Amino acid sequence: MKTAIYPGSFDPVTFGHLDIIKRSASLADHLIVGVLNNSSKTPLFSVDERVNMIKEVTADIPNVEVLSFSGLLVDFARKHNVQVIIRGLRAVTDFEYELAMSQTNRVANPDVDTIFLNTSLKYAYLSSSIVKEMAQYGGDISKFVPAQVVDLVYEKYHIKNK
Ligand code: COD
Repeated sequence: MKTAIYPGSFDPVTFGHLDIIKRSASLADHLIVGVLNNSSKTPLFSVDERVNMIKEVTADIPNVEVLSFSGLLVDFARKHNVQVIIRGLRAVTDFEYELAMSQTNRVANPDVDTIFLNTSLKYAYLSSSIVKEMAQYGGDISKFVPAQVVDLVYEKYHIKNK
């Protein structure tokens, strides 16, 4: 596989995302992590903060590039001449949304296919929402996100690192 895009909100990036990034980067020659910057969502972290966090935690993976995108994912893929989108699947609950999204993207751009990677079992429960929920009430998030991200999440909630 030449170039693939792994798109997401990554608000914030978790060990679950990082696991998919590492596995995708070993399958593709070049992996673009695409960070969504659509104004309809109000993320905890700005797009620049999310891009920088992912750059920091993927600094040791040479074939990973981190870019932000606005608008449609298929247009981002077209702009970079990419035909493969990678998505992670955790449970059946992800499936309906992911299937609809991949089919919509394929209708919008028939050259684009989506490949799903199953979550690693140890991260099957993990989502950015869980991280934010735990951090908001002072819970320990060090098992959920890389060390560089822990303090940044607590700072958003004005919580001192534990
Ligand atoms: N283990 C494995 N995979 C995981 C884990 C985990 N623990 N946690 C998350 N993932 C996977 C998710 O299943 C997803 O595949 C990916 O990681 C990113 O997750 P999120 O939650 O950060 O990102 P999403 O799902 O919010 O990303 C949605 C997009 C930004 C891709 C989507 O909204 C999009 O493409 N928007 C642009 C507009 C567009 O083109 N819309 C048309 C599509 S219908």
